[in-house]
Amino acid sequence: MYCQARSSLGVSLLGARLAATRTTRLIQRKAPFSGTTVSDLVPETHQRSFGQPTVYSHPYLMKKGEVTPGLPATEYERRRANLMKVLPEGSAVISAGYGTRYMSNNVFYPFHQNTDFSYLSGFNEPDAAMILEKNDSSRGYKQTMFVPPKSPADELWDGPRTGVDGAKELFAADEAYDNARFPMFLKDALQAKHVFMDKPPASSILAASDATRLVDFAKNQRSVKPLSVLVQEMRIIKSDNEIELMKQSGHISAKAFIEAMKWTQPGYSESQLWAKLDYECRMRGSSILAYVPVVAGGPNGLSMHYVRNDMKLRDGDLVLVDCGGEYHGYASDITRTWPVNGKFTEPQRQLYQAVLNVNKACIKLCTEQAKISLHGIHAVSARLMKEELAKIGFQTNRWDLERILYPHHVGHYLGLDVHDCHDLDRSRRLKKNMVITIEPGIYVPYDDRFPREYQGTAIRIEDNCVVGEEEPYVLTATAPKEIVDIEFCCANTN
Ligand SMILES: [Mn+2]
Repeated sequence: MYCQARSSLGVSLLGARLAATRTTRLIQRKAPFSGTTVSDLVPETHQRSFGQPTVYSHPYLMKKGEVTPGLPATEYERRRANLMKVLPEGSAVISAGYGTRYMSNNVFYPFHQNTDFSYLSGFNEPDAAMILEKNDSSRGYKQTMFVPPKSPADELWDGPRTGVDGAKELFAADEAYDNARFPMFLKDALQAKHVFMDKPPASSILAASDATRLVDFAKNQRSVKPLSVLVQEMRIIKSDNEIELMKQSGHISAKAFIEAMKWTQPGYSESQLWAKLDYECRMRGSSILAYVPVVAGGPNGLSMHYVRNDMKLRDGDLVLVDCGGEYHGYASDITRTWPVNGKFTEPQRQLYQAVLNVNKACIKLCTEQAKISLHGIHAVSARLMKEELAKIGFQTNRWDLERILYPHHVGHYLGLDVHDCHDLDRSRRLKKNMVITIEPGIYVPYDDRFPREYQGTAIRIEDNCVVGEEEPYVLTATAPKEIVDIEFCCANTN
């Protein structure tokens, strides 16, 4: 299926498509006489093709005026305008999307756009770039896009493209060109008084030989300033439309967890449980899992990034699952821990309740009113964890607690990326419409400094919260986390 050679079959298919085009032209010519228009005869979805969902091709997903599902053109315009507004006169912004990335020779990974580029453009095909130049037009800047051009021969293999005209029509570009011309325009853009761009992503058209040479040259000549931190400053506060999408995203993933809990049984494998979560997310509208999930039975959960997910789930163990779907670009990031056989043992119950108490106390702090940062919540979570553990027989010093038992941070920003806005530090005070995760965990190694009945147990409970003025909004509230709810859910097998 990945063979790139243009076979004779390919040529004949192309012939068929050209023939179809001719038929359409015939219909068009006839139309004035019969009073029938092309749009009556050819389904609207087949009249034009694009490289991503549009209101024409996916009317069930998108409303008129939207560039991507849930996000209108006005919102993308606002993003670009707000960015350009803060830049000095004579600024140029150069942003490149990703190219196709490969698992092995011709086998490609599912395409995922560079999120800063998609945030600014909404354009979701590989090998695209955009130059924004500040000027004194009423718009305040000029937007030039470089996209894969329409090409019947290439589109026959790789699927439809939006093309140069589509970039102007749907993505508001003042000018758009075949991406092969990008290096030429880049050369000019790099002459601007202030240039904002990031290190070219390895697979982007910015990394192509000509472009790299130019960028290196410009960097040696004078300062090219980083772009991403500026975009992240905007991305950290979510708009109402973004929050709506994140609500959907969280809800879809939470429902997938319910189904996964109902389905879990001793003897199933971690890999099968992964497949179940992937299936349940996609069946509800996710396009892809937002990251490689952790599906860790028993002590496998002791390693934070266990993603082999290749062992059988054992009776009597807990399973720790860190998984989330992506919905129209917006990630969810949920962790739940539940008993493989559906019933917590007494030590599991005690340890679980300790983590749950910390999770709930920290979620309450996700408000402006609390005047706190993610680092601040982390400090609270460590203190509470120590108290909770003391109640059930742990004696911990700070090293044991923060390096061994609870070695990670309580949370991070969440959005288009799972670890969203990764260059912005976590000591800034939480503001309304930031979205963060709260994910305290406990991982008890086989070490007799810790009570024996808890050894080998790993528990994490992670929710996604929209920071509110006085109250947080928990995007992942549908995913059961109270012990009684989890046991009820696990007992409710299909
Ligand atoms: Mn997380």
